[in-house]
Amino acid sequence: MGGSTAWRAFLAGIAAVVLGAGIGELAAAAFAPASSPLAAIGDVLIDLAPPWAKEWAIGLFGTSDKLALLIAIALVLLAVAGALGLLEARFARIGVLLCAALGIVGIAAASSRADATGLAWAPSAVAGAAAAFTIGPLVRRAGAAPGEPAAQDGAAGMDRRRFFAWAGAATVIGVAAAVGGSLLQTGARTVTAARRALHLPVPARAAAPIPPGAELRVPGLAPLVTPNERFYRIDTALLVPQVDPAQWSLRIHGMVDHEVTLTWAQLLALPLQESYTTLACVSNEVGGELIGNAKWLGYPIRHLLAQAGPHADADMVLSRSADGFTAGTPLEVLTDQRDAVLAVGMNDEPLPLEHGFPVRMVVPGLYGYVSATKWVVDLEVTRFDRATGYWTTQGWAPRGPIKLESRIDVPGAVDTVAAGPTVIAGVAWQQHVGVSRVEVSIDDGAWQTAELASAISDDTWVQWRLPWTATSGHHVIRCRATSRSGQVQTARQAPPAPDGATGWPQVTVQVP
Ligand SMILES: Nc1nc2c(c(=O)[nH]1)N[C@H]1C(S)=C(S)[C@@H](COP(=O)(O)O)O[C@H]1N2
Ligand SMILES: [Mo]
Repeated sequence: MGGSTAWRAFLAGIAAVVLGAGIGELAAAAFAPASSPLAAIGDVLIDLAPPWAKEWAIGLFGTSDKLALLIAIALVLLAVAGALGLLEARFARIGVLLCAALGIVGIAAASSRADATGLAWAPSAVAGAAAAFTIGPLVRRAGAAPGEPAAQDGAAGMDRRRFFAWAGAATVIGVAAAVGGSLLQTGARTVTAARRALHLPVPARAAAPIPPGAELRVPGLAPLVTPNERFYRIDTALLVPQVDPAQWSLRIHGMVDHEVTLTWAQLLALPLQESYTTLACVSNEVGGELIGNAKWLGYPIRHLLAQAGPHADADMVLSRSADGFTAGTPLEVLTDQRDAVLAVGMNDEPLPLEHGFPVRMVVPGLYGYVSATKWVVDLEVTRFDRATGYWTTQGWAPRGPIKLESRIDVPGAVDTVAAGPTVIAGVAWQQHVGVSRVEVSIDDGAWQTAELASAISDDTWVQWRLPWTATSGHHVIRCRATSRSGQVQTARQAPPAPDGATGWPQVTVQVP
């Protein structure tokens, strides 16, 4: 096989796999949205990836980690596809068999998802079949079929053009099918439509107005209430789970006296309450952005648990989402007086799909991975020595109380600060404990107490600011918070794993 023939065989493999993958995505959009072959393989990779790899991806790509994964899967798939073309050229039928094998991997991946439907196998089957049927003919047109006599020169040019026409057509059809599939998915999503048509009930207990002075309005400081579009998103779902509220129900079972089942209509008929709670991710680095504050509309989980009657020896509630994620929350946290809710609203809107529509948990004081289950459908009352949540099986701490932390937002890392009067500002939090003081140290000087805004409540972060007369030169700004329980934020630096980062945030500025 000559160099240019090999190159065409490589392209033939890619064209066949692009055709198959594209048709697979279209088939998924048409009849099994949760079973897109690419996404299913991606989800399995997410679940199989070692915790350090997930950490690394979240750290490197932040909230775009899923896009990065999809691009990586696509690139790997293209390289594999090219290799299949080369194999088929050398050993006829091997490429065909391996295309079929890729389809089977997709079928297995899609069927193993928690939200797999009866047709979960279909998109990958279609994708594998389409690639398997096209790779042989395309590779033969690449002029690389084993044992075939080399074509005459003039005829070879003709054959080459014909090959590129066929391979190009396969690629175009594959890409068009994939684009068509994605249009179909976003255009006709019933759940998106259901969300748009929804009117949330008026709360039986509205949130108290935000205290005057809680919002310091320093340019560059994170707003006190995070707009939904700017709210961080962390989850293991490559495709946003589509949960139709009309089909939604929650089952409370396990170590209880009475099983409780709640439908969407029943939940909305309950007296709902509003509460502000700041959500934080355990993966948040010191100074990081994986934290946000919202007004949640929901129903206290303690009332539902009281109805179910947990057994005296139970100590955990394992919540499960429609896509199979689980979190283990201490029972006592869900039964004390805090505003731990089944939330349906976020900042006066139904939950956005990415934030758990139609129903999620929000629990003040605990990191999201042990409490904030999105698309929640099941609460099992159990024990920490019997059940384990998703991230705890990956080495994270079983209980995840939020640590006392603070952040400097102003000046930002890339801001230029002019000499003269300016302001340093940020936020501080330890949900359900509260913050009583924030101090700032400039160039290792004495701690200066910052002005602390009024907090909405102990369950939310609080803004702070300190006037500063900047002098020209290089400056290091640090801060530390003190909690209402008298704890001072530790200087000891700890990474996010296994139970949350610690250390003083620090910003360096060069004042001209
Ligand atoms: N179903 C589901 N719920 C989930 C997760 C998930 O992966 N799947 N991640 C949790 C984690 S680790 C965090 S920090 C919060 C983030 O919630 P947000 O995306 O609304 O900010 O959701 C929690 N709930
Ligand atoms: Mo998280």
